[in-house]
Amino acid sequence: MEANLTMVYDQIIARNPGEAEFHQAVREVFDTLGPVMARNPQYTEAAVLERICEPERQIIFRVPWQDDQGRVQINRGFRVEFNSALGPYKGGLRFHRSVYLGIIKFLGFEQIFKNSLTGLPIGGGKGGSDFDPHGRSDGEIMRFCQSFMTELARHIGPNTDVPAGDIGVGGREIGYMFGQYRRITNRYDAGVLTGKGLTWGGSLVRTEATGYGLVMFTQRMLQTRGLDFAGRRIAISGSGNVAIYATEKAQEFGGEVITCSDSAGYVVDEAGIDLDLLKQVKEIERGRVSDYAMRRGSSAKFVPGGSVWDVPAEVALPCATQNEVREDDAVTLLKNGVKAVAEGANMPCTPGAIAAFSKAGILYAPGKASNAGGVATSGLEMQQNASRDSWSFEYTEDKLADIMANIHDTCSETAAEYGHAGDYVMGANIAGFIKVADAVIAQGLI
Ligand code: NDP
Ligand code: 2IT
Repeated sequence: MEANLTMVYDQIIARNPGEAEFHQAVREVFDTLGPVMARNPQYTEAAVLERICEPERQIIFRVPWQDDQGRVQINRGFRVEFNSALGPYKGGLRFHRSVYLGIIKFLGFEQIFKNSLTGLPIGGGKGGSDFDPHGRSDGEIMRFCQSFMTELARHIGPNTDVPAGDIGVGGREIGYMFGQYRRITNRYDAGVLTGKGLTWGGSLVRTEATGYGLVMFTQRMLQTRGLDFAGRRIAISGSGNVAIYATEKAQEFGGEVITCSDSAGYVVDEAGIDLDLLKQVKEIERGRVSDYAMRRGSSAKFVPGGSVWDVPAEVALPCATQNEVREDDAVTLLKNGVKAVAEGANMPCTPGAIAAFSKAGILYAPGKASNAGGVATSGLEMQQNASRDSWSFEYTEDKLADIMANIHDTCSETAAEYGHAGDYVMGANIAGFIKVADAVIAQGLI
């Protein structure tokens, strides 16, 4: 990192103590911005870095609710409205026991540049709660979502801040939150949340979009080296929304997806993941990947604990959570001949893992580029809501494919322009940053 950037970085660490994931996300961006700051002295004069790293607004609130035994439970809710230079704050809500301000800020920070890369008019934000949905009944989930929205409602709106799903928040939770928002405000503001059901303002392809977009991006990246998915072994982590639809599209492209995982362990299925069974277990029964392995028969093995990255594969798509690919996992993947790693999750690779991929010269795509298909399709959902329209699956998927191709090409051209051809981290950070920085300056000191 250049000296002037180090100075700003040190201030940010001091101002935001104890937020390790936020520090990691900022560092990863700052490590690539040296040449941009050198070419654009106006960014330094206007303190653009300091401004972008300070959220416009951070909301923290109490979420009281009653469990099925009648006991009072208290969780903490967050919404970090990070940057609205390009449009209303946009980004998901995460319900996971690990959530604290540092996680929400890392996600919100990443979201600013990701949303900029989509080319759509959306700013960056993120929210969530330390609520753990595992093992909770449907009634408990509904009461929690209603209480969470009772406070959040006053801060969001179709032209202000538009949340969506992330870990632990899918169609069911969006439904309960939308209902409560509608009740509180007495407005049918379809555009206040994305990821809605198809009969009440949702967009076709939004459910599939992050996983599909990831595979579309990866295919285009593979093609730069004359490779593709067909006939290759693909390792995917996670078994939620992103992992399931990455599996679906990778299989459609002829890839052999042989793994899935959750926080209890991983499954390796040498016959290829049976997607109908995985959807049944995860989406309908809300079960575990160990249940998949039990029902699948002899081709599948469940490995409790352990790292899914021990399974030899040519393409690895981490789709679970942050820092799930450590340096030793990267070394194992490389030893086993991995040719491309593309992030479906946000920040799944540690800095050590990224350095190992980069040293080995394999293809590596950072999440803010490769997983942008989800939020991009959320942007398409907002467009449909604003025009009270709904588009066909094919039309929407074509738009998603165009957006992913554009993001890929923008990253690759920007990296080349700055003398780092093939470096998607550099390309994504610089291209995402410049657009936001220019808008921040144009709109004055606010
Ligand atoms: P889901 O809640 O649908 O699935 C999450 C999956 O990851 C589950 O299999 C879960 O297993 C696993 N997981 C979560 N936390 C951990 C952990 N600490 N250790 C091991 N496994 C874990 O979430 P999504 O699929 O929506 O999100 C996955 C990733 O993709 C996240 O990083 C998210 O930020 C990112 N993302 C999501 C987008 C979207 O549109 N949904 C868009 C762009 C990025 P378990 O049940 O055991 O916890
Ligand atoms: O990380 C992400 O981009 C998301 N969870 C999706 C956000 C959105 O607003 O669709």
